[in-house]
Amino acid sequence: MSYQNADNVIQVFNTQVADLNADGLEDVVVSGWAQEATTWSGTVHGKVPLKILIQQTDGTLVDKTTSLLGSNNMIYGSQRIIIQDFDGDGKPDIFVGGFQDSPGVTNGHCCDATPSAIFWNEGTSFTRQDFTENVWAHSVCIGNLYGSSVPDIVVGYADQTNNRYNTIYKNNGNRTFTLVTSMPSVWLGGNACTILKDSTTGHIAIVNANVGYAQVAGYSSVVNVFDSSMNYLSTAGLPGSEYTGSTYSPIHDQVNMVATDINGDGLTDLIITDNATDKNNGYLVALINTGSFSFSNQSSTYFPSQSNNANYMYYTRYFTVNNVNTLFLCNADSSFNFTTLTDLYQKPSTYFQAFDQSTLSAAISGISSSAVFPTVYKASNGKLYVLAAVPSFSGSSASYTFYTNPL
Ligand SMILES: [Ca+2]
Ligand SMILES: [Ca+2]
Ligand SMILES: [Ca+2]
Repeated sequence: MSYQNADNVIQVFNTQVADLNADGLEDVVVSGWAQEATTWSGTVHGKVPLKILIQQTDGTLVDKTTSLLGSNNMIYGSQRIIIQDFDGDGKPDIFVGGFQDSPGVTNGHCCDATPSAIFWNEGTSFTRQDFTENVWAHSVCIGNLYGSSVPDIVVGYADQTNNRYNTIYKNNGNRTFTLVTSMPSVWLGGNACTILKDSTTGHIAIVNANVGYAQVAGYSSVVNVFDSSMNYLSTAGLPGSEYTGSTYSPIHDQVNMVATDINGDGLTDLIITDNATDKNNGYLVALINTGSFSFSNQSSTYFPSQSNNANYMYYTRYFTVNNVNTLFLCNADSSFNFTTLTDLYQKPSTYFQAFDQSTLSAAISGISSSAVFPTVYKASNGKLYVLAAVPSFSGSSASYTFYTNPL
């Protein structure tokens, strides 16, 4: 299997795992950042393919994109893939938030807003629906904001310069959405977000990591709280994202957020991963919800063995493996070389412990390249498998080859 965009692509950043065809086996959806060719001087046109890889009974993946999507699988790029049942028919659908960021480009076409798309699962095929708005969905999160049974979608702002308003797609439940841009406190320039609900008060929190322009002075991440009717109540800085100085200079580049009840008290807590590619000092933050969306930084309690030297990339999966909570991370050095390739923490009792790294390394032995992008999925034999997207470069362009190996 291989992967390449219309021009050239250097990073496959997005994958998501779900059982798309209801056979009990986890499947993988692959997308990525679009990247304009460095010589391109027109408006945004670069696209990337969305790929659907269906797991076979032997644990391997087969590219079924053509039979499920036909040839209409090119999108303007995404940073986040969300797989959820958005129309309530019991079948998981695929949402890709519009995002284009070309870190290597010099012609001014970096970071353009692009439209999102949703692929409705019909069972043996998908129906594509394109959104009309251009958004910059570095972060995407979903939750029931307006009381319906199907999830609403919150994505990054559309206008980076003038109006840093949110873009909320209120889900009408019939494969239509109503655009809501009337809540300026929901700033989503950041890199990750999640939506929490307080079961006692019905209050809703939209937590945004790395918002980038000091919505709360001294913090790069924030929690915005609303009542059950989405009336704005308050905003507070998130512990673990503190920085000093009058200008925005985050020490930690928080890019992924896991919402889970770490301590089992019924309140949803947060695990935030840190992509400090320019500082080599990233780590995992464990925030315990002490009620009413106040959070206490208890990282040293729940991640006692971690080093302050990670570069966690834009892939984190939190799931159960043999009934043990497991956190799979993608770790690179400052040059995007995946020297350790992955980190995996498990929480067999009260706190997280690092998994045996040699086991992980063995799974990707023979795959030696920089910028290998790993994804983890479960096979029917109980094994974990790694999908590694391995680039090969030709001048400024790159294509990826996919490998699957059991852990
Ligand atoms: Ca499946
Ligand atoms: Ca559905
Ligand atoms: Ca808790």
